[in-house]
Amino acid sequence: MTQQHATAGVPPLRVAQIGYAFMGAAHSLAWRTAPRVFDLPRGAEMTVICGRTASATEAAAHKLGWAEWSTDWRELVARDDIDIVDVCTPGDSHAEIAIAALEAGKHVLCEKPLGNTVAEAEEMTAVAEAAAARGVRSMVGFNYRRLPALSLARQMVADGRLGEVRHIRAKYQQDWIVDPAFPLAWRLQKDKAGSGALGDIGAHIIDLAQFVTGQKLVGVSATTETFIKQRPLPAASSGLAASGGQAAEMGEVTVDDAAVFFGRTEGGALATFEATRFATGRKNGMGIEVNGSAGSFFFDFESMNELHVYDGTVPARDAGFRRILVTEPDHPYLSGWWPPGHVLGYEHTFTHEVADFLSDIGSDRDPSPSFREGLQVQRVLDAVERSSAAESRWTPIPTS
Ligand code: SOE
Repeated sequence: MTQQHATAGVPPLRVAQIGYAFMGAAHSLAWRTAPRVFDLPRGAEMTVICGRTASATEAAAHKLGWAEWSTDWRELVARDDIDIVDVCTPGDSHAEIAIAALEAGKHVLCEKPLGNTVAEAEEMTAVAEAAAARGVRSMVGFNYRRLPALSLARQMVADGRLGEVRHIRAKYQQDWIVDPAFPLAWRLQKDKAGSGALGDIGAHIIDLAQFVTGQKLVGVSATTETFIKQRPLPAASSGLAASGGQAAEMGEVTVDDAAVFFGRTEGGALATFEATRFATGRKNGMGIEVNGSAGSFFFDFESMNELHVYDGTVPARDAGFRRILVTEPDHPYLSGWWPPGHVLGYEHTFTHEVADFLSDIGSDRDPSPSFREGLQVQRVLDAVERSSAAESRWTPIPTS
């Protein structure tokens, strides 16, 4: 069934989505939901989904609500009846697909991080900016910018409510690979993922630090660690383990398990970051705190509908962190949802991302985060990896 989300008299934009796993499922929900929740200048038609294997892709099309399915993304990019290409694949194919789609005149939404290297991100940005001159729009999927609480925080900082930003403190903690038996999945292979926790979840907190403060990082000092350096190969681990055979064949983990780094922003603020997949017990523990000369805020994704704000201008006897429940109709994105107190979830950030993308296309506006903003994050990721590899970054402490 083709789902038409026609906006009065204007044909919907026809979408081809490449990828159907976790991000593909989240994006599919967003394409289905955004035109039904927000009043948008253009709707979306879920025309075709693409994957590597026919049977799995066909099943995904039926489950996720796509009219057609394909295993040939190059054919989709060339179709005249496709307006948008949504890239939900591992990082090693972002550049090839996004560049081909932009050069074919398709608007592109590309998952984060933009590419696997700075060189890829630079090429993608150049192609995107040339395409923008032809009215072709592009966005990179830093979905956490679309958390209402963090959009509110950005507004507060921009309005001067925190004064001069002095500290940014950001963390993203997961624990899904603490078990040494977890196989050597694509996210643990540099040639596919580009990097490990750093590029996967560190990219989010780097982008958020720059988004909420409006300040770019201008330098970092870093260390990364791979705690488990070899893991069972996926095919071997599932096959032999199931058959009770010999130990699975092992493969090298070629990415970081954790990255810890600090930086300085162009405004002189000090920033500290931790991105790890080894914070046992933390499932998706993302948080950020900003301290300014006139106040602070902190945010914890596990309480994603709340923003905690400290107003430093209140007399100390009456001061304290105040909890804002970010569910009022005039809070960012809430106009489309429920009455106050009816909280939102992770998937809403993707619906907001798609709604903004459709609005920008319909209004002939360049979306944000742009590929150039994605390139800035890529440059920070690269600087973290180079800093971590440099000998000079570390001053040993005698332990005798
Ligand atoms: C895996 O770490 C992952 O799916 C990330 O790739 C997403 O960007 C994040 O939102 C949730 O965790």
